[in-house]
Amino acid sequence: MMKINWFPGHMKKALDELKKEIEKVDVVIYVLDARAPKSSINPEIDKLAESRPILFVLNKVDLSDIEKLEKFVPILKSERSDFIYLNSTESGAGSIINSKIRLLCKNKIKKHEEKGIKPTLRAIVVGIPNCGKSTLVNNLCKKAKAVTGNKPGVTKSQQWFSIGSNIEICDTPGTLYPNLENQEIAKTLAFIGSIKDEVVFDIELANQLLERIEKIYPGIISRHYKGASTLEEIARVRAFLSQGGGFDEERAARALFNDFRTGKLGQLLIEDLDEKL
Ligand SMILES: Nc1nc2c(ncn2[C@@H]2O[C@H](COP(=O)(O)OP(=O)(O)O)[C@@H](O)[C@H]2O)c(=O)[nH]1
Ligand SMILES: [Mg+2]
Repeated sequence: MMKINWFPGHMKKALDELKKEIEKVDVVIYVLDARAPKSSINPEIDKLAESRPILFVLNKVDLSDIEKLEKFVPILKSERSDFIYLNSTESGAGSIINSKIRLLCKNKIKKHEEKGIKPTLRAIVVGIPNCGKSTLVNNLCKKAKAVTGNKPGVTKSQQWFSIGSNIEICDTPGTLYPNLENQEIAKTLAFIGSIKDEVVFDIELANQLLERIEKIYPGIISRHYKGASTLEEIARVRAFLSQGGGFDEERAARALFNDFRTGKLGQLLIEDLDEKL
């Protein structure tokens, strides 16, 4: 397979802008895709967020495997970081995030209150493409303000919003790793739709998704596809016929990606959490 190393110029620019903007904020809201939390941690963003309190948001928790996820989350909690599980598409997340932001910024709040002022807290939302940053921002704003979409690259530039009770929040474009050497991570990011399908999608990648799912959740594929476990067999049970005769593996590959990403295969955490990075 072609080596995946996707870091276009606009992402370099987005990272540089992030660097500037992070200096202005009190807290970083670091959104991780709960189906692949480890691969969602971008070393470049880590560096930028070093000096700030961090709220890790394990987003898309409705699509993930909580049991596996629970083993991972302790590393996200420290003196200056905390985490929450979230389904950003569900209303009601706003108040939980609000109170966590307040806890992480309690020093600033205290200092201001001593002077009799109610401080405005500034938060920036960061993370890999397509992990749900704009959806989360909209949820906090209680109405759709930021444009969202189920593919990477929807948010093109930083955008500040005010949310009630003295919090300002900045939505940002997603950024990937500048040096995506680890191809297991690269594939994982492609599986969850963080790298454009136009760049990475092919039958080989679909075969690798099959392999990955089979490794972590043995038997789930054949249970879902009536005994089929290869793309050809999936095409057969779904009656995806090729025009030239035979079965349409490409269509099966697309169906597989779609079924995985929409949760039809079940709630899956798609990376090996024990593997050392
Ligand atoms: N199932 C599910 N889908 C989500 C969640 N959060 C966001 N999405 C979907 O993920 C896609 C990407 O969301 P978006 O906010 O544009 O991601 P961004 O690129 O990080 O800003 C959209 O189709 C959202 O509806 C979630 O918690 N659960
Ligand atoms: Mg966005």
